[in-house]
Amino acid sequence: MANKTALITGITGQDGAYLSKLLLEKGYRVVGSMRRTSGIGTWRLRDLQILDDIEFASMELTEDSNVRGVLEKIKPDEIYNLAAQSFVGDSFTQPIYTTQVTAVGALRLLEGVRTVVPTAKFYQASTSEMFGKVQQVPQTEETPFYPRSPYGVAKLFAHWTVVNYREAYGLHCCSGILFNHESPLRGIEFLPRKVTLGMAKYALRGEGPLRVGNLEAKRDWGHARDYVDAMWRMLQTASVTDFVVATGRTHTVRDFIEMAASACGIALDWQGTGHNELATERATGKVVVSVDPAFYRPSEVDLLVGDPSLAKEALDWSPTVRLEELVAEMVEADMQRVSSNHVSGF
Ligand code: NAP
Ligand code: G4F
Repeated sequence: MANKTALITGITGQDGAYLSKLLLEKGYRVVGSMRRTSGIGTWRLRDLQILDDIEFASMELTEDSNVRGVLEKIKPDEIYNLAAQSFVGDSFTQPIYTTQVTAVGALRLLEGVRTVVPTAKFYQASTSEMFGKVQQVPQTEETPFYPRSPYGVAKLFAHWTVVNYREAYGLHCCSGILFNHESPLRGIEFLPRKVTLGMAKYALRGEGPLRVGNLEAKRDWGHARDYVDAMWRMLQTASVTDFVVATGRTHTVRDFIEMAASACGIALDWQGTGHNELATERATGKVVVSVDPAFYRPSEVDLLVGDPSLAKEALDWSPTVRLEELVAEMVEADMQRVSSNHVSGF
């Protein structure tokens, strides 16, 4: 049988890069859709040394005919819809754009699948943000949703659209409800990478302090490499359903900062409360971290922790990287980038 063709939307993002690598290793023909930008968005694919192995198609998710045209041309066997305005913070200031891309974009793509390539298998990047103000701890596939941001609302629209297209038209489409996953390829606007890069800059150049928002929010953080493997497994099973993908452990933002500081050899002392809280370096008394209300969100997701039992049972999937290892890997990569003056992602 000829190699399968996978179409990945959002190939220039963190997950797009790791998923491409995984699928190439499995012998897929990988086609990545990219939108036009004024800069070079392929640094992650270059980092993983797979840029030359990928074919590209120009696709903007807000354009109907463009989406249909790409599907007609590529005729993919599997489609991974990873493209989104994925930064929760920006979704509060750009709610309509976020909805156009993250919600209606997924619908547009599913309409294309239904009418152009109805036998293709379709993966939708759903998110633990849909649980928002959590109604159950830990969160499972059965936990009711209660999104707390325009991004969460948009993703929930896309999520239910997938359910509807599966039930109404019999499409082979499913969603991974993925909890936060990180890596050295994470965007620098997200808390974990902002922290590992900030710590590396402080440790090597004395730059700081790192300004952050809510220290008390809890997240279930895993490694992106593990999570793209779960995406692929979901499309290989006969039973078409949605899965929670998580580690089952949760930590605060403060814990993450402490782990990153410790990986840089820095011990922190916290003082003050709320907006006046600071972390100083024990050895020098210098301020390393300060709280800046600008990074608070109008409504927050306080606690996320997923139960990945179904994925373990039905997909034989388990996370392989512990948070401590993930933080160490991210810090090491950012230390190297800062010391060589080559910070990817700018
Ligand atoms: P990411 O790094 O922010 O990547 C997002 C991708 O979407 C980029 O390739 C971006 O292209 C593309 N994109 C944005 N707007 C677009 C548009 N209008 N038309 C076409 N492409 C567009 O996100 P990620 O961390 O890899 O996450 C992948 C997916 O999983 C996203 O849908 C995200 O919402 C979801 N998710 C992520 C997590 C997580 O913790 N990482 C957890 C749950 C769900 P540019 O490079 O041009 O910006
Ligand atoms: O790293 P974050 O920006 O990720 P968030 O909001 O949890 O969203 C990520 O995970 C979702 C899955 O649950 C994805 F669907 C979504 O696409 C994205 O990948 O923020 C994590 C936490 C939040 O509680 C935020 O309020 O960190 C808190 N935080 C505190 N200070 C900060 C900061 N977040 C950012 N980005 N920057 C700060 O300075």
